[in-house]
Amino acid sequence: MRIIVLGGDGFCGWPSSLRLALRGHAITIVDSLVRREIDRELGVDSLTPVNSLPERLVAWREVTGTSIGFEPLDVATDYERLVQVLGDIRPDAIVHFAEQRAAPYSMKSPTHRRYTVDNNVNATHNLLAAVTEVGVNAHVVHLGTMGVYGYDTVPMDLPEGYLTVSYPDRDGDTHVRDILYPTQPGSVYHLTKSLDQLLFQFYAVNDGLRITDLHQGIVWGSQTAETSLDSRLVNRFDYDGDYGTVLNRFLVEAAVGLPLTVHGSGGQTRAFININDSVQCIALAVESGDDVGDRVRVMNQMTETHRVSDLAAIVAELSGAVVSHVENPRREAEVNDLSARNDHLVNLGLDPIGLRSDLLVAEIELARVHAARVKPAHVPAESCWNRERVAARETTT
Ligand code: NAD
Ligand code: USQ
Repeated sequence: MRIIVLGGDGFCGWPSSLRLALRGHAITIVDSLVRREIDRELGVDSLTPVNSLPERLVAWREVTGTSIGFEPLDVATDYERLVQVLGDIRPDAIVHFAEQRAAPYSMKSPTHRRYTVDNNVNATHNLLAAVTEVGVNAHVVHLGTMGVYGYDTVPMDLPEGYLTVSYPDRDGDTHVRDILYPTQPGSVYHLTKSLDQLLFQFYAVNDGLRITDLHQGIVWGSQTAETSLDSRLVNRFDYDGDYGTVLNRFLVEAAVGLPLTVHGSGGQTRAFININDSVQCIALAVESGDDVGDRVRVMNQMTETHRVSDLAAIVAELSGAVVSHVENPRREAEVNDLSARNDHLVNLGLDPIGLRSDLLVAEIELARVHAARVKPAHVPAESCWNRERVAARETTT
């Protein structure tokens, strides 16, 4: 297939592009490289030394003999060029990773909130409008988030995207229909993924676009079989307070002897997936595009759920690190249960790796190799959208 990967220079997009290329697809990465600019804005850097995208692509060609194309392009602002690229390539599938993806970054200031909405909603809408305008029959595969479901206390296995509801009409007859699961986003970032869902629903019904929305859990781990082929192909590994996700942060903290930063009680339960399972899911989703009709296919891309405090205990046990409960900078329930169905991807062949201790240890070892690059000042999570509660607690203690 001809596949365009929007956001193919990022943490999930890069290893996914390599996996799809190795499976024989013709890949073009479209990326504005804004994420590298955001690193500079924040003064942070990946734990691993990441090469420039052109250098990565040269390395890939040298190692595998196959080429990956690159179009530098801002999907949210350069609609005309996007139309041109779609018209030139006429892709069979487009994988859409190109959004601002950190909840803490999206909550730093009004500027960051507005940037996140502008970038994410416009990127998604430009893509859908461009596919429609060009008239190409491309299957759109979007990376959404498990976070759109929210963290209710209803003891149920979250369905995949839709909730079946019944309601009476004026005559008292009962009707049954599937509706998009009501969203409860916990940050402006998560809100943009809720908005994306409505855009998808509209374009699937109105314009007949084939769309898969992958509700992905928190990705942990960093390297895949392909990124390990050559040091120049190494994937990024974020550990800073904005972009570092919880388990990866714990692994780096453990590697360099910092306490594991559990927010509040650590009773938050979240969905997780290893980066290797994530790239497998992308391939499964892309290669099953013929199954998608005029209803958006939603698949929960997660393999297990864990409590944050349990993850900290596992990492502490493996590494001897100390666990520290810090004030929670986020407005979120500090205790919740969560379980979710992932039948779609399992039925397509997902064979999850899960939270294996050898993989956790391998990531700690990788972090130890690059320990000199870790800047302890970048570790604290400083974006706070829970100020009233933090202040209230401080005055009562
Ligand atoms: P990332 O920040 O590492 O990568 C995103 C890439 O998209 C970057 O290379 C960036 O330069 C590019 N980009 C952003 N806006 C763009 C635009 N307007 N035009 C062109 N390129 C643009 O993020 P990631 O961790 O790889 O996440 C990718 C996607 O997966 C996101 O949509 C995110 O919401 C979703 N996701 C990530 C995780 C996770 O744990 N990392 C979990 C669930 C879902
Ligand atoms: N947390 C800690 N300590 C830390 C960092 C985080 O206890 O040092 C807690 C947070 O308070 C939260 C949980 O861990 O309760 C998860 O935080 P996270 O930063 O790992 O994940 P999140 O903000 O939800 O965002 C990440 C990705 C996002 C993706 C989402 C999937 O950045 O792109 O959409 O995971 S999900 O969580 O399923 O919505």
